[in-house]
Amino acid sequence: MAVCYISGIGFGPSPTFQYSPNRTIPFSSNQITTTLLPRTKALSCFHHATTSVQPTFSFHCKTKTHFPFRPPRPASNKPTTISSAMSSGYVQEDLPPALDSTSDPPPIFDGTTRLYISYTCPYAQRVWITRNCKGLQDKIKLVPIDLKNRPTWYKENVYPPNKVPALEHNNEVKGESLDLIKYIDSHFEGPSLFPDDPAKKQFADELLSYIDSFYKTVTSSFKGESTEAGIAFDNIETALTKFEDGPFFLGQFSLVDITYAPFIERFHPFLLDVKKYDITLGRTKLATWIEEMNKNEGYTQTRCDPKELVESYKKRFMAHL
Ligand SMILES: N[C@@H](CCC(=O)N[C@@H](CS)C(=O)NCC(=O)O)C(=O)O
Repeated sequence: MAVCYISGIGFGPSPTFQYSPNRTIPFSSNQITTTLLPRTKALSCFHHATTSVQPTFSFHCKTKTHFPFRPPRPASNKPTTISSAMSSGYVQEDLPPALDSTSDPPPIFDGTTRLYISYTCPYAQRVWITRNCKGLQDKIKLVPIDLKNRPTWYKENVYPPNKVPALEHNNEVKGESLDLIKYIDSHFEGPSLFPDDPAKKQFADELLSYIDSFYKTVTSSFKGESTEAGIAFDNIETALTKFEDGPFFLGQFSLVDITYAPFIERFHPFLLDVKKYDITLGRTKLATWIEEMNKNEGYTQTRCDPKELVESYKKRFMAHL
C-alpha cells in the first residue's frame, strides 16, 4: 500500500480537483490511499497522479506551465519566500541562502538530517528532487553550499571529497548522487521510486548505467556535429517506448527519470540555442516526457532558469571557440 499525500486546499482561478480523504485509488500494482497533508508535502506525489488520476489533479498542470523553474535567488543573503510562485497558485519551499567561506557551519551531527547541495549542480539536483518527490522537505534539511567560495569547514568537518551532494544522516555523511537517491528512497518514508517488477528493475539498472555514457556522448558532440548527440537522444526515445503504462522511463515515474532530468534540462535549451538542434523534433516520447516532468513540482522546484543554464554551458563548453 502506497500513501499518496494530497492537499485539501483548492487554489488557482478555478480549482478543478476533488478528493476524498482516506479514499483508496487503484494505482498500478500498488494502491494509493489519499491522506490530507499541507500543500507543500502534497505536491510531492503529483507525478504518480499524472498517469492514473490525472483529471483529479489537473490544476497542477495549468499552474506549472506558467512557472516551470525556480527564479534566481536574490543577491541578498536572506532566505526568501518565492511570492511569484505563490501567486501562480502553488507554494514553493523557502530556499535558504548558499553558505560560503564567511558562513558558520551548521551544528553538524546534532541529529538533523542534512542534504548538502549546490543550487546549480545537476548531481545534487537529483538528490534534491528525490527528497522533494518523497515529501521529505521537513525531514531532510537543505544546506546549499557556494562551490565557488566554499567554506573550509565543509571539507574539514562534513565531506572530505569536498563535493556536493552529500547527505548527513545517522551521524554519517555519504556522497555520490546515484547512491544517495537509492539510499533516500529505501531509508525514508514516502512513495517508493524504484520498481518491484523484475523487468522494470533490470531496465532501471541498465538506464542508470547508461547515464555516464549518455552524458559523455552528448557533451563531446558540443564541439562538432550533433549527429552523435542525435544517436544518444534516439536511445532515450527508444528507452521511453519500452513500458507503456505511463510516459516515464519505467512507465511510472522513478529514480531513472530523476537521474536523467537534470541533464536533459541542460542539454535541451543549450543544443537549441547553440546548435539550433531541437532534441524533441521527431521524438514524441521525449517531448512528452519533458512535458510530464515539467508538471512534477518536486522537480520544477529544483530547476534553474534555462537562460542561465545556457550561459553557464557556453562558458564551460564553448570558451575555447
Ligand atoms: N559523481 C558525483 C559527482 C558530484 C560532482 O561532481 N559535484 C560537483 C558539482 S556539480 C562538485 O561538487 N564539484 C566540486 C569539486 O569537484 O571540487 C555524484 O554523482 O555525486
